[in-house]
Amino acid sequence: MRERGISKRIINVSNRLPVQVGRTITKSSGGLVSALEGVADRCDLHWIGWTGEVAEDAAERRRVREQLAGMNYAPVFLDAQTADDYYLGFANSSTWPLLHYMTMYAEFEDRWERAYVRANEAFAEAVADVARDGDLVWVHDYHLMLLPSMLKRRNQRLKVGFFLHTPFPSFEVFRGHPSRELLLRGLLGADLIGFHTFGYLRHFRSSLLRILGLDSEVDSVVHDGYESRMGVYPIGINAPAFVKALETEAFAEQLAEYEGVYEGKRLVLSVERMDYTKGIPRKLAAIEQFLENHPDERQTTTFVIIAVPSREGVEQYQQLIEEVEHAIGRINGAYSTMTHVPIHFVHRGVAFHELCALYRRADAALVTPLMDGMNLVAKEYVACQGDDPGVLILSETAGAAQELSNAWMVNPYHVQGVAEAIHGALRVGRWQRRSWIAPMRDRVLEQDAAWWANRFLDDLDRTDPVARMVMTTKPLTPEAVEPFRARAGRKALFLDYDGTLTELVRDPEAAAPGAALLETLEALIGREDLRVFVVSGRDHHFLDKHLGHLPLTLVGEHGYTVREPGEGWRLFNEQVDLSWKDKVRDIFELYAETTPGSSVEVKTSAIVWHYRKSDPEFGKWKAAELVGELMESISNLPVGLHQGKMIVEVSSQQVSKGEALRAYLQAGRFDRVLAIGDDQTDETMFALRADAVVTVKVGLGDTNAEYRVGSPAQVRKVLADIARGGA
Ligand code: ADQ
Repeated sequence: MRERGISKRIINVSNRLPVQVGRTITKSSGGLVSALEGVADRCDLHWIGWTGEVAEDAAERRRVREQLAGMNYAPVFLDAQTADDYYLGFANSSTWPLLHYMTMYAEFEDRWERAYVRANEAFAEAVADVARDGDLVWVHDYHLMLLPSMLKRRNQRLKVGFFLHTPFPSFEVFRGHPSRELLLRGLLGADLIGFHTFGYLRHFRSSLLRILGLDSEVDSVVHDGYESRMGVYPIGINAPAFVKALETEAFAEQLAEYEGVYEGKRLVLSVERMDYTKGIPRKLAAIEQFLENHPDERQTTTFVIIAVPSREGVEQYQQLIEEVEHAIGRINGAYSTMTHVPIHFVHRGVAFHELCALYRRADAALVTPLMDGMNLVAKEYVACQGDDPGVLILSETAGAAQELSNAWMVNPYHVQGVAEAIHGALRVGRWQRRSWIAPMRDRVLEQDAAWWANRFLDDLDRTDPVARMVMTTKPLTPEAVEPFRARAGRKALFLDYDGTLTELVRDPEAAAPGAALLETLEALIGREDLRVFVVSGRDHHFLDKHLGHLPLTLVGEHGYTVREPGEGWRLFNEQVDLSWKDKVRDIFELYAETTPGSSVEVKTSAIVWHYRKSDPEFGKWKAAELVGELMESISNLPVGLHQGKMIVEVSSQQVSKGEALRAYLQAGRFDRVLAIGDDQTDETMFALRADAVVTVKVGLGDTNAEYRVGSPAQVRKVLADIARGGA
């Protein structure tokens, strides 16, 4: 355990405060609470969360706030409807089941999403009241996935971390969430996003790519001009609390009592919240199967099942209780004798020393969730073992399985397999049990909750919210635009179309200019001192269709063709050699055939392979392969190769947007040019580095441009401003 403390103020934000507020304030239990107890001792920890109660009346709210202030806790209050729709609805009826692959339980209501936004806003306000620049704000779990972005919008200088306590499911499952984009964008406000396992992180990255189109590195993702870091931080238990409890009188007495009660019996223990993700019905089926398979063990094996009530306001949880009670009744009815009842069911929380004594006494722990972010019970069981340890039977689908490799692993869906694991585990010799438990116990005690929290907070502290802005060029300034607003001199605007004047869209044919853009272009054209050029990779059909009616200069196919106002289309340069096209086209078509969703676009001076509609990961892989193949086959041809946003393009080197701009500059027709573009083909204009040209890149990425704007919407704003300017 690292004993180093963190000097910063830490603001911890979770759905619930670690206390229950009633007439008096009582501490509540749970993995997160115990994890942070160890941290609170060594730093300035503030906690923000919902009290779980609905306090509508202002005086009552004031009373609670004052009561909690002394403990460094700040309450969030929600009205009854928001609380229901946010907590029972959005968080626990939509998001929780989906995060655990339980799609059949997931329900969605539009009003739940609105409540989720409202509730997250309420948390954001509560944080804003407390947080100061440089504080570490640590947001927990699926209830608050929008909070990181909300916090960043309010204060860029906060260091915001987010930890997901549940699994992050495969994209195929997460895509089913109607709010999937909102949730991902919400999370990306965080400087650091943590998961229990590498698998969850991998799934998260896959959803970023497939849902938001964001490519990421294994530990970071750049988006909207910012970088978020990502990492794996498996949570641990509150080890000191267990170590201490095992030395208490209360524990010893309790253990002695259980030794008496269960004398001559093998005790198989299971402890969990009453939640469908924990797999209790299947576990009962396995117990039934075990009793069926092994008649001679019926009298000597006792199963203790402790399930804490949970989320009883959600219908599926009520159904689960009925199903569990029914199954236990059936099994006990079938297998009880006058002297023995196979299943002992406790449907409530038990005291800490009782829990520890049960863990110690149990010959095996049966931890068989269908899906679990981590599962602390497995680690707690291991921590409580002594000289004559038991065997941990553990689902391979619990996050804890990644670390507790000496557990008896089971597939929780395979009822017969779990039944036989119980049988096998109860037969393992003491030496073997010790050799299994010892290394796991060392690990669990060492890599505990404080270790987990410190690692996360250290990494969060190391992030730099300011450096997180990855824009290297200057944001476009009003001063740079001013000469174009002023009505003097001879000026030109060289404007790329896709991704610059209009947003990139999935279907290239659908990229029509909006009415506002057309109006702005007309106003610009109307100015005597200004010439407007649209320089695009598109061909004359597309440009004529959408912009042909305007008296501006259209430069098509990256500078291959041109149409001056009132004239027809002509070639920019009559000498261009295009004899290479057939060869390249054959290669491209082969890739189009073997990459579903991709297509070849043949332009006059270029050939493009588009994979925007393909599976993004497969498309990227095939693109790299294509580029490798092209490098070899086109090296002696008068062509250039470039990889753009979901495209690979081979184009004539004798033709480019930069060449076109150069020709106009050489003709000496303009004193000043504003060139704006978003992709690689626009870099040929930016690379001219002519004094008369002000260059502007749209969006992220390396560039030769001097200035940068974030989006086509911002470009349209700048142009509208120029159109109005100097009037
Ligand atoms: P949970 O789903 O609640 O947590 P878990 O990690 O097992 O699951 O933690 C439960 C905690 O409650 C344990 O500390 C356990 O001792 C305690 N507990 C359970 N039943 C009890 C009982 N009857 N009496 C007393 N105490 C009881 C979520 C995720 C997990 C993840 C944790 C922490 O679902 O996957 O491990 O958060 O990130």
